[in-house]
Amino acid sequence: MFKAKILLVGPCQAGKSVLANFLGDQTDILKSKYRPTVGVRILEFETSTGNGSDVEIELWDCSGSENYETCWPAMAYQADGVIIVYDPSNKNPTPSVEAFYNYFVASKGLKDTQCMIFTNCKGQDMDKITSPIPSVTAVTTDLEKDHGSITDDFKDFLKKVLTKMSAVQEREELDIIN
Ligand SMILES: Nc1nc2c(ncn2[C@@H]2O[C@H](COP(=O)(O)OP(=O)(O)OP(=O)(O)O)[C@@H](O)[C@H]2O)c(=O)[nH]1
Ligand SMILES: [Mg+2]
Repeated sequence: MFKAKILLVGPCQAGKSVLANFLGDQTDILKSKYRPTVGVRILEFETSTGNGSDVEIELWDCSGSENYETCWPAMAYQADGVIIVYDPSNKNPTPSVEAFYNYFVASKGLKDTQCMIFTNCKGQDMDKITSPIPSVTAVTTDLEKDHGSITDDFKDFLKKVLTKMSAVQEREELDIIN
């Protein structure tokens, strides 16, 4: 079974921990008041991508605060996929969505298929939203309802991550044989 390290990154109060709790099947998703993540929180669980393959997930729910930028190298180390969460009503977050993308995806040599963006409008109606990183798939989430589509979007993303992981594994095996 594959074990995938997936990061949840993005500005503070975007909803990363709420999303992590939902994906990790924790109760009390939206009820508790905001508690900033201290550094990082790691959730481990097993899930299926829907086509028969199970995968073990190590979900790194990372703080969005710039105070923890010194921890970014450890967070990014050997990550298989990156989910960027942001709240579009927060117009100028620091660090920006682009900064998270540039560090955790582009500078680490991950493909855009290994990244996805969750636009979390927190239940508010928003006009049409364009992806802040046009080359990356973005979905709009509503953690107050619509949970089925969040699960589906996450599984679609995992399938792409697993495809990439098995390609890398195959190449490594070929290298050993040759
Ligand atoms: N109503 C509503 N509130 C939300 C939603 N998503 C997040 N929140 C609230 O927004 C606040 C911040 O959510 P968190 O998930 O803790 O934010 P975070 O991105 O983990 O923030 P950091 O840990 O500081 O980086 C919390 O009070 C959540 O309950 C949503 O979809 N709807
Ligand atoms: Mg958090």
